Amino acid sequence: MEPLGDLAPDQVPERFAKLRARFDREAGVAHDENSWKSLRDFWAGRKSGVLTQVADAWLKPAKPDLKRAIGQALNELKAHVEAALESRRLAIEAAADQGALEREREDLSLPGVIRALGTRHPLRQTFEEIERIFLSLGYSVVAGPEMETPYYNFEALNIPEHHPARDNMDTFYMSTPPGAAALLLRTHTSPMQVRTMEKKQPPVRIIVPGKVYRRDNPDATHGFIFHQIEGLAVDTDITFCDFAGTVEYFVREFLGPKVKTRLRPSYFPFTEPSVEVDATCVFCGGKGCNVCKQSGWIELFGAGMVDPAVYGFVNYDAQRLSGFAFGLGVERLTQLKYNVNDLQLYYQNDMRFLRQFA
Ligand code: 2NL
Repeated sequence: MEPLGDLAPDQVPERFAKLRARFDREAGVAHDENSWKSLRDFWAGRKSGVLTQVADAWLKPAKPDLKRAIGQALNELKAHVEAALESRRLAIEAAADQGALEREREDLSLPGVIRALGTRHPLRQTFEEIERIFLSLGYSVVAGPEMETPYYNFEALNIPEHHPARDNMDTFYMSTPPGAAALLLRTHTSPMQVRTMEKKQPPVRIIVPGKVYRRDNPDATHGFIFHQIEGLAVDTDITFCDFAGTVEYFVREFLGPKVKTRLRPSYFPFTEPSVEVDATCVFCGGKGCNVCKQSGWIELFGAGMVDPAVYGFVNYDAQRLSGFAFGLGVERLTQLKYNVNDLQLYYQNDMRFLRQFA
């Protein structure tokens, strides 16, 4: 601001009126917080604001006969400036609040984020269905490690060294330091059944669901991981009739009341006698079709009475105890129930496949 200059007595009202008009002009364009602060500092700043300059340049040096008039005019100007600053400040604040309200307004009537609900994987559905059936028969579900020792995976199941099932072709072995105990990926869930028998005296009624591993080249009917549920029942008076009845109940619950079952002689190192459980073909009802190769029967799973040699490894009294065991392939049972023709479909997470099991 240019210097105020001297003030002649007859100029008092006019010079103050000019200042006031100038202030009003500047106040009229202070529309935000920053320009309001500049306005305030310029006019009312304590050290060098216009009001202070007026006091220093005009009021202090004024002769006594003028001091009263200048003091009064300065007070009026000061009151006007302060009142105007305050009302502009309130107006600017109110406008800012209004702007924030409008910017931050939430439209609660807009639709929310709708996330598609997932479904259980077909293999998981089969696991749960099989678990439901055996839980209803009084079985418990137990789970165990996928990394195992050769003892639990083979030895204790009466699979001696040099048995073909131990072939490196079929089993994934961990690389372990020289001299350290060998470790492998379990080829079935039986190891956990052995571990359970080691810890618990009969009666034992358990199923063991889980992932198992066998070296293989993946195609429509092979994979190097598959899923199994093995089952085991051991007590003092379990007969082949209990075994046959349990198998039949399970198959009826799983595939429906129209399906008939049949036991065919088979061989496993850990059961004696061993059987394959067949069901009448779910696709043709037993008349013969492509799936059952015109036989009318479909192989479901393997099973048998626990070989007494297994009891020896877990300190069970083979003279007093008996029981049966079975091994269900979850992929295979899912395939039969839903007519899936390619094993790889289970692992590719293709929504077109998975949606069919919603
Ligand atoms: C199959 C058939 C089977 C067993 C698994 C078993 C377990 C113990 C003792 C005796 Cl601890 N047996 N399990 C018995 C018969 C068949 O699996 O086709 N597996 C792929």
